[in-house]
Amino acid sequence: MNLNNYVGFDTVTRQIERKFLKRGFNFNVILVGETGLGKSTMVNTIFSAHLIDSKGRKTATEPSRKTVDITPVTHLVEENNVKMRLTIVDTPGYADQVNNDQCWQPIINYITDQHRSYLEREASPSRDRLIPDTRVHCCLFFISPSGHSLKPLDIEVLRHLTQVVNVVPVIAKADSLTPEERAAFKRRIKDELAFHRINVYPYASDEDDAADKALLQTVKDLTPFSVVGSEQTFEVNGQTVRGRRHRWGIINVEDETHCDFIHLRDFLTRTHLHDLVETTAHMHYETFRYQCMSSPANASPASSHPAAPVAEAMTNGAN
Ligand SMILES: Nc1nc2c(ncn2[C@@H]2O[C@H](COP(=O)(O)OP(=O)(O)OP(=O)(O)O)[C@@H](O)[C@H]2O)c(=O)[nH]1
Ligand SMILES: [Mg+2]
Repeated sequence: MNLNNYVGFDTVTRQIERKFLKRGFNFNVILVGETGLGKSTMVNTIFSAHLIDSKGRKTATEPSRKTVDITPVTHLVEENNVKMRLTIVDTPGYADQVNNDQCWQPIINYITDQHRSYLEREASPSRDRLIPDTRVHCCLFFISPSGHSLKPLDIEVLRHLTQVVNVVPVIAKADSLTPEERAAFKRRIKDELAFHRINVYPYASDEDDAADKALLQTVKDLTPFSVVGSEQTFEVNGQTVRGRRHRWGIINVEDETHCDFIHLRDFLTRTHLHDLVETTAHMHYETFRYQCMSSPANASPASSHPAAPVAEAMTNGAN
């Protein structure tokens, strides 16, 4: 047998791509942070649509409302024939109670309930070939732009969250800090995360080649991303830009000299989307699964949240 004959198995990547195009994929993001930091606004800024409309808000000009419940909303987004079922889980801001003890627990419960529901389906004798993936792939964690340091409660919440989900920290409402204050605040947060051994996403891997390492370093340098959210658009030099009007001018959220929003969006959609999904399955879900298998008490349902998303809408990714 001549091993040098072309047999054609290099087409496997195209075969996989075809299957992938047919099936589409799920991407689930949760937003966590103190109340009023712009979580709901940021969702609409990233995905350019009024994805969160759970309280009957119809236009961007209506004032935003306080989120009162953990609300998953699923949208079908399509770009160049690739279909994504995007679920955004908006959460009420924590830390607005007199006693904030355990205020993170409902969010942790939501995340582990999705793992539990996946595990139940996976372990069922008549399991589906394709289990709907409601596991949370990414947690955007909003830090208040105080310019000082992380609050003790933030550190506590981050400690719990990083055990169960990929956490991407962002400095919210970065327009309230000068560029110098922002850079100093970023440095301070990096130091605090390192000091408290809080391991945020992305993680280094043994499989990383030189290009992966360079990309990882770029993201580490940018983390925590300083972001500005807005649902409004303005005319600047004949161009329509998404931004915020201040007395001294307009902040263009997509201008990288104004904030890191564009880097965050590219990171979430262009460079790390697949890795976020994979890391969730191979690291966070595996840890949960291992804990359940080794101590069945952990597997008992504590669920207050159904795995199924609450709403579906068709959104064109191009808008
Ligand atoms: N200056 C500034 N204001 C912002 C920004 N993002 C949102 N806001 C404003 O902050 C207010 C609260 O925004 P929301 O998006 O409702 O905040 P939230 O974090 O979802 O609030 P809760 O649901 O109560 O937790 C609104 O008036 C927004 O217009 C930002 O980047 N900069
Ligand atoms: Mg909200």
